[in-house]
Amino acid sequence: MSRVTLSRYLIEQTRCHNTPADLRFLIEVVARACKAISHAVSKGALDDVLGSMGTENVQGEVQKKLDVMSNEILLEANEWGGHLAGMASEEMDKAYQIPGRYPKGAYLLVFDPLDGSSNIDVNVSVGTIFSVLRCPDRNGATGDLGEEAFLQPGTEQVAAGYAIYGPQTMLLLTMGNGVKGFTLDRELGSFVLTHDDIKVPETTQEFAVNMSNQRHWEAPVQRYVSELLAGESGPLEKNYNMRWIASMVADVHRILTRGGLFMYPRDDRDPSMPGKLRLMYEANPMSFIIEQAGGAATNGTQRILDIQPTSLHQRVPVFLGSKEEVERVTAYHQE
Ligand code: P6P
Repeated sequence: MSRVTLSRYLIEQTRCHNTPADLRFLIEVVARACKAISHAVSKGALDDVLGSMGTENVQGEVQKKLDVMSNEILLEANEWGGHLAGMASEEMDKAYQIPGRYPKGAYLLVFDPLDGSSNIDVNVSVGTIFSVLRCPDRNGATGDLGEEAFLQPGTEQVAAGYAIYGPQTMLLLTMGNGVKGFTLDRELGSFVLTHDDIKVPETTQEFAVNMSNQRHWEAPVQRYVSELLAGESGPLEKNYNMRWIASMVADVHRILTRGGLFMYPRDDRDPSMPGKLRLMYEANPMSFIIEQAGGAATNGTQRILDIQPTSLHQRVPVFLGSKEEVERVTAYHQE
């Protein structure tokens, strides 16, 4: 059977799920941008793209050269097509306005252009995370698009996905009808459907957390992680393994592939930062994907996709992955 490329998959989605043509175009453009980012990332030291810019982003994080390059690739790829009303990115303080010379469209694109970039210089998998929202009706307003247009709960996402730049470059995508995985065939130059119906196993024996933060966690998380570490002689009566790649895309991809629980809990270091991960372009898209694959995602007390955002770069605690474990750690927060 001939290989199903991303383009063919999107056409078939249009036929059977009435996917709007401009949403299909948007996904194609993002995928092409991810191919360009994959190429840039793979060059590493050959193209002097490693290392830092000597600047900080709005998060106060050191910007890697590839962070800035990836952000520019996504902006330049998406600004001219007429499918977007605006964009927002981890690397930009404010929403990005579509230049006046280009038509505007119905969607908002929110992204982390290169997640896990602290891993780039040590050649560990990194990725691009993206989320698609509809732009609210502007009632004829023509000025700059305000941040409030983006502040929609994750349930409003019409699509979400990530590219992972690892041994293979893959694109994981959901448009609300399950999760599909596409592997980049560099000879074809196309993403090819290789994982038709990705499901997160409901149970697991693997968890992902940065243990060095343990002293900062709240009591329910302290209890839960100590039970995981107690293994079969503890209350959970089974031994667990631990993985922490410190690249959300890579950790989530592993969980989509073989199950697991990913957590970045709230800690008491800085009350203004209830967690490290950002709601709009990390937690929401990953939670949409995980739920569409049969998993669960909460901030410890509520479903992440139900959170009403209050600011573009707000952070949230994240517990996502195999449903049984997410429900367990969330239940501990209720006690
Ligand atoms: P830590 C990468 O910087 C990131 O935003 C996620 O990709 C990753 O899961 C997390 O931070 C790693 O954080 O504190 O372990 O370095």
